[in-house]
Amino acid sequence: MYSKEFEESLKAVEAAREANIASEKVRMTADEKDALLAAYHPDYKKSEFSTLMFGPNKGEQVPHELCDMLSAKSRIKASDVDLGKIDYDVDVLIIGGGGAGSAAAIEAANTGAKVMIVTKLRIGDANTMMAEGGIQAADKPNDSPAIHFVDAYGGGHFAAKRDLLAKLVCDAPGAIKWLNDLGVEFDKAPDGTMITTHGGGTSRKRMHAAKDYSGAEIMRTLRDEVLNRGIPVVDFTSAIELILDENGRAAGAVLMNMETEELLVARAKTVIIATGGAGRMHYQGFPTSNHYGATADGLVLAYRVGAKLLYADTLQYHPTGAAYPQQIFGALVTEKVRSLGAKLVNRDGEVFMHPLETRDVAAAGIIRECSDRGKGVDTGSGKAVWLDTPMIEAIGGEGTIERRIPAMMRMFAAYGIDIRKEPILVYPTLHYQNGGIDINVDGQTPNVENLYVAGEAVGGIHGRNRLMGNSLLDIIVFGRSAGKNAGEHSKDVTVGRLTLDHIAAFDAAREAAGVVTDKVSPMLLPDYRHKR
Ligand code: MEZ
Repeated sequence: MYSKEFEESLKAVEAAREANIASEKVRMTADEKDALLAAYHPDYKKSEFSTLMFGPNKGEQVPHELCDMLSAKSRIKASDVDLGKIDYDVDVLIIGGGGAGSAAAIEAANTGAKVMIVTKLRIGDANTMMAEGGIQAADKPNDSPAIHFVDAYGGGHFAAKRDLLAKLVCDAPGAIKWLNDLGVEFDKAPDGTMITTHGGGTSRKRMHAAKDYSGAEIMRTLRDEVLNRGIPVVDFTSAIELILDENGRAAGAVLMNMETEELLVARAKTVIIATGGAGRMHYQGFPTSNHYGATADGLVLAYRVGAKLLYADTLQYHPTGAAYPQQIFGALVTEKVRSLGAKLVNRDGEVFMHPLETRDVAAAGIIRECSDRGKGVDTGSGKAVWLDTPMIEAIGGEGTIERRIPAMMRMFAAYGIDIRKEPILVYPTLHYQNGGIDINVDGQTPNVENLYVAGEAVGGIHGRNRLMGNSLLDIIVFGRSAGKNAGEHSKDVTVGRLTLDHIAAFDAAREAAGVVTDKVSPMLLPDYRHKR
């Protein structure tokens, strides 16, 4: 139920609906897309970036907020920690309790390694939980990993590390089978075949889903598996500094109890960073679809010990964040809404772009509509465009919305909006960190031995833009492989004397670069308190 201010625009949307369903908006050419991105995508707004003055990525541009965290001081001094007193001694230490960390833990445990997960909130409090629309895999007769590769490589502006992307797409069908065998309730036809749909930039229907709570369903299954296997999970405890051994290899982490701030030492033969994304950094003031704990912690930990980042200057702004009502500002409106037929419509009821352009292009298109074109709808707290959800029922028949995207229906129904009958207002929301820590195809960082990374903290799998459903996929593919490789590798590792010498070395590098800061990192949790 919308108030009076929206009436005129709503009438225009309704009046144009039938014609809008019938008309097919052609996709943009490559040149048109490049021009649109350069003019409107937040990644191209030079004033929002700073140069890293020291550390492994010295000279490179990253968002101001990330630059601050990567250049900040440690939360501790080496002298605060007694490295002779080991609180946890394991083969594989996994930092992060989301999908990637859990998948890694299961496979590491399969190698016989002693595994432990440490997480600053609880297992499952992660972006995995927030992913809605599905997970890609080329497992239908008209598709192949090669076609999946071409879609993702092009969608990522040909910047993905090709060996990582090849692994992603080739291991995808096996990842779906693994999840299905573990008990994920994928949407299936009566004969048992998986129901698959398109996402932005896909040339085949390869999105496997559990309605519109695919990530939550996958996380439920992984969490059950971790807990049923008795894999230890230390929750409400964050890793605030990595520990190296005297040979410069990753050898554990300093942990901090989030309530008491007690410091603990975890020694490990191998460490896996699976700390997820950075939406709660609110780059450029954007709202976010991310979990409360998404504060780029893993990037900070890895950077301080010398691991290189890749594409840390590129973020994904999901085109359709909820823009109204205010209570759900920035919440994810799954791309599946567009996969099922809803189109993006401006204030005057005009479809202004193909609904399934890749995410960066779609986000830039919406920003242009709301800025220079002046065709946005005033929501009272900004501009937005319509996503014409009633088209879904018109195309797929009555009941499609309730059957395929029930969570979307409930989210808006809570505020009196029936998305079967009324369109919804959307604007881009900060959704995904395209860049992250550089890894080899075995999941290990090239610069720091025995340090593995999986999930959203990795950079390079998707290039400079990710397609829908390839993140739920990468947490499984690279989570499993990091766990397996770290578990196996730990059998050959003897940990040397533990040190935190890198903290002083990093301080010295900062000083030598002339950078002065009063900030400390990792951030751990966002601070939403009003500041005077
Ligand atoms: O991959 C994603 O980010 C995803 C599935 C999001 C969505 O729109 O549902």
